[in-house]
Amino acid sequence: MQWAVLGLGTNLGARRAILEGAIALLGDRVLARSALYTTPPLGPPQPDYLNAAVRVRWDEPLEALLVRVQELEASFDRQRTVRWGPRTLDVDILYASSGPLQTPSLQVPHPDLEQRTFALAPLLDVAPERAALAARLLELGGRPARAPWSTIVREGGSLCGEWLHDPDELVAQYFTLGGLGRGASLVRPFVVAGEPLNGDVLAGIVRDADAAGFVPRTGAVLRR
Ligand code: A4P
Ligand code: MG
Repeated sequence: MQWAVLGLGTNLGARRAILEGAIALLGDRVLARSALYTTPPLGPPQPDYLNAAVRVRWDEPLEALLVRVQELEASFDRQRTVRWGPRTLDVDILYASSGPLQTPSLQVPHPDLEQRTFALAPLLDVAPERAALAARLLELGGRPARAPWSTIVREGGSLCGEWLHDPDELVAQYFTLGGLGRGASLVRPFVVAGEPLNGDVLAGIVRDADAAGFVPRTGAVLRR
């Protein structure tokens, strides 16, 4: 199965409702979603943005995904007037597991990804495979969302977390491990305030999850 990460941004209208609506329209393609980030605007003076990223299942050509995201933008009455100007919804393809692509209308990974904290932080929330980019995010002065331990749950052979990021905001996260205590391979790198995840931290997550009474689950915890 191939997947891609979409970056979503909005700074006009009911921002949170727009993001939630856009994610809902992606339906069961959504494998994971990031925290919501309030970010200062890049570009001309305009209101702050709300940014997020979603990891979506996508086995078709990426050109077809671009068509899909443009339909999504159109559903929220996106107008194209000023470059980098305010918008109800912008959806960019940030990264795709199928590899880089360069065509006249599409560049993947997104050419500005590594310059933008508002794209990198949400991407890292949903793509532990791109953990190396965390160093770049820190260099730019950003940091990924902070996760309290207590709500982390285990799912099959992986760790899987869901928690309240803001008091009224439910976000989903996950950690993919190549075997607990047996050489973790894919791990979200910065779980709390930029601290790399190591064996001790990992053991603590498992202890806390057990103590909090979380039961291993199978099924689509991340598809909400
Ligand atoms: N295109 C090429 N590659 C991609 C890709 N990977 N994903 C082409 C999506 N589109 C891609 O985009 C213009 C064309 O880029 C598309 O037709 C597609 O063929 P657009 O969405 O029509 O125009 P735009 O978004 O106004 O321009 P641009 O340069 O894409 O702007 P960005 O990069 O999307 O930035 N500040 C904060 N804090 N948060 C934000 O989210 N967003 C922007 C827009 C500005 N400032 C921001 C934010
Ligand atoms: Mg765009």
